[in-house]
Amino acid sequence: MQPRILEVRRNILKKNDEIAHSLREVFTERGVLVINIVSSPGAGKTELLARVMRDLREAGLSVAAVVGDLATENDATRLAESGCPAHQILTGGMCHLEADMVGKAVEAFDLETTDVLFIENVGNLVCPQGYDLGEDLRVLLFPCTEGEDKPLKYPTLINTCDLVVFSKMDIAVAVEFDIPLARRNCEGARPGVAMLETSARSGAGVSELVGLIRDRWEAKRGERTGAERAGTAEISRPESHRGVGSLRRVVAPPPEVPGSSG
Ligand SMILES: Nc1nc2c(ncn2[C@@H]2O[C@H](COP(=O)(O)OP(=O)(O)OP(=O)(O)O)[C@@H](O)[C@H]2O)c(=O)[nH]1
Ligand SMILES: [Mg+2]
Repeated sequence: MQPRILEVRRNILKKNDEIAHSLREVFTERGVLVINIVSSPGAGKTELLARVMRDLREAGLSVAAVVGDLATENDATRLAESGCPAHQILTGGMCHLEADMVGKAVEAFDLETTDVLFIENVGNLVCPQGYDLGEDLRVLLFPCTEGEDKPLKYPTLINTCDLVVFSKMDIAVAVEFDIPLARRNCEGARPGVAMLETSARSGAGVSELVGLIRDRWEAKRGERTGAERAGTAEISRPESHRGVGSLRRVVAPPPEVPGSSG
């Protein structure tokens, strides 16, 4: 029995990789920077993301998000409060997002006019690891409330991420979080990995994160310009992007309040 299970799993991952590869080409051609946010449930992905999206929008970028959950449209509603469109994917019981779900969900957005697309993955520290979503950056959140040893206990995700964000740092002292130890554990699990400390509540670290994303977006836009100059920008989307994952309505941002900075 075991070899057959492995074979089926290998085929699923291979199919996902093919779709993710096509998606990445589309995103690159359109100049969209794509960021996949992963963490355990409740690590603070939505709260941090809503704040970052609002700041990027106020800086003049066009931002959109897709968010995966097993149930409810709560997170899309919260993300839309940033003033940016957000799209809920209901995974039908699956504990991670797959590339075909993302490919179908982004049909709701005009990628030509989108600068940055965030993908908030289902809260899970294990399963999202093997599923490429066509992203440029994979950001892993470790909240200070979960202990310093998580980078050592969950080595697979940290080995595929580009940035570790220690979240909820406004309460680090209260929960006696040992940040030097947590940093050493990350370094032990993944030598050289970039790390940042943030709080969506106090705003600490948010401008650094926004700056990092803007720098990466400018680099990505440069890649697009280069492709256009070389005449290689025409890439069509394959049929295979139409896949599983129930597509929910886009939650429209609330109306702008005149004179308010958001
Ligand atoms: N003190 C503090 N609490 C936070 C912070 N960010 C999020 N929270 C709280 O932590 C809880 C979970 O936050 P979410 O943003 O929903 O976490 P999530 O990772 O999106 O959760 P799932 O999508 O369900 O996996 C909520 O009660 C938030 O208000 C923070 O920076 N500081
Ligand atoms: Mg969330």
